[in-house]
Amino acid sequence: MKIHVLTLFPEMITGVFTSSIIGRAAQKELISLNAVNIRDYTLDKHKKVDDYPYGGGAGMLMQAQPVFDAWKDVARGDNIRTIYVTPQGMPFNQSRAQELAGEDELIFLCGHYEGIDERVLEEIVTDRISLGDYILTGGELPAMVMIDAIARLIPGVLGNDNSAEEESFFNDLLEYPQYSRPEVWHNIKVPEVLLSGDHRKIAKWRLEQSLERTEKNRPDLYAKYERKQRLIQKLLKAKRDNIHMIESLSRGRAEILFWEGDEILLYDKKCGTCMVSASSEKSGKRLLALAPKEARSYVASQAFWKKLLCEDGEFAVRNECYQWVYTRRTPLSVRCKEIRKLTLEQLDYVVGHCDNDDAEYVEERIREGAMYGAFVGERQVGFIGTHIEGGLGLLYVEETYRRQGIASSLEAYVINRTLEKGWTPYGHVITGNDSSSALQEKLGLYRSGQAVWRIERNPDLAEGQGKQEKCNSPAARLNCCEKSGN
Ligand code: 4GM
Repeated sequence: MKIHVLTLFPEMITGVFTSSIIGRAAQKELISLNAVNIRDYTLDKHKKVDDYPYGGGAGMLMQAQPVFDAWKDVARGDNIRTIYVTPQGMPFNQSRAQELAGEDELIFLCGHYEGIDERVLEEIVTDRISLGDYILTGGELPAMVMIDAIARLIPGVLGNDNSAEEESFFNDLLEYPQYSRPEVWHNIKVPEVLLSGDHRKIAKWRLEQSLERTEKNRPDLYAKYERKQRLIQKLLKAKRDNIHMIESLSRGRAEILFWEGDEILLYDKKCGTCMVSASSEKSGKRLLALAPKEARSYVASQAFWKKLLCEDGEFAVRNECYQWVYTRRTPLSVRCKEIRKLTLEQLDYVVGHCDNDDAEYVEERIREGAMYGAFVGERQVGFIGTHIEGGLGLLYVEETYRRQGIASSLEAYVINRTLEKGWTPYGHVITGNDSSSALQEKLGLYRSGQAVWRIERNPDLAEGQGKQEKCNSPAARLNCCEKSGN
């Protein structure tokens, strides 16, 4: 990721980022940091960059001209997100950091004095973001904080790829206390349970500690967590029908946008997917009014959503699926020994054998470490993965290697990985795909009683309601490979 910082104090930025983890990431060329001195762009012969505000008031304002010219030099007419760091902005948080970590290039604009002439801000700024409700002497420190929070989410910046997933705010809870050697320090012993080796007991203790801390220090987060838990308890009454919502909530992916009785609207921001359930078409209509406009796909629990979402052609039904759930906690045996995580070396193989023609999506799944391959000797013969939404899918085994238990080994393997994370494995199978259904049954998964409808933004409004064969949007990607599996 390329990061530019427009500032009057470039040495503040470069100083911090020559050492530290972020400095190492820059050395590894995972990020590049370009500090640009706004003063270099002033046309004033005394190098002045500020002036008094019209209408009076305390302090000085940064003028439009040098800011604009510095920005123009960096942005080169490209469409780069430009973040103005200001106490008047939207609050910065982990989900904003995640969203910005997905960009290839960012520009941070740091103000000083009493701010910047509004006219240039209106022309160049795409996001106004604040670190919190306090005033600093300049925008450099908050910009650096944001850059640090964003950079550590870029794959490869932290040593361990999982560590960003398990920390505070990932699931609305603060982290539990941690202890290292020695066992006794200043006469204080490490809590006994952590030395027990009983992982179930340790997990239970850590959760209790997290809950206690969150309730005490962050009642706002605690209330959010409790509400999610209450909804999960309700959804568990029909576990297989609701598994997509249960897992999205408990894995910390989905937020509750609305929940009253049987009317439920969840949103998974990362993949732009709404999950909806309502008791009538009328209440469904009310729910839809609350759904984010940028939602790219829906997983709907009742048939009437097809009409509600698709009648004006904005969305189209991708498919109708049953949900299959692995309800036990015991791992399955994996007969095929040669299953390993795929790397980009195998990208061409996967793209070539997958119905999913969206190479970018497949690449993203491989990069995420979400794809596994089956090998005979050095030769790849099949693959499986988990979709961005979290369900199993993308299963394929070469014709000549079928009926040898390779597909079931692949699926068993991913089920075991999912269990290790403490999650419940599930997948979507298009209604009528008998061979995939047979495989699910063989592996001991249970089918939902109700179908769900996968509905996605219509990529081609002009073509209207026609069934979409292309797999070129996130929701379309689900199931694309399922029918070629087994
Ligand atoms: C006023 C207007 C950001 C002050 C624009 C910047 C705090 C934050 C400044 C500005 C800042 C913050 C500079 N102080 N809470 N000071 O994110 O750029």
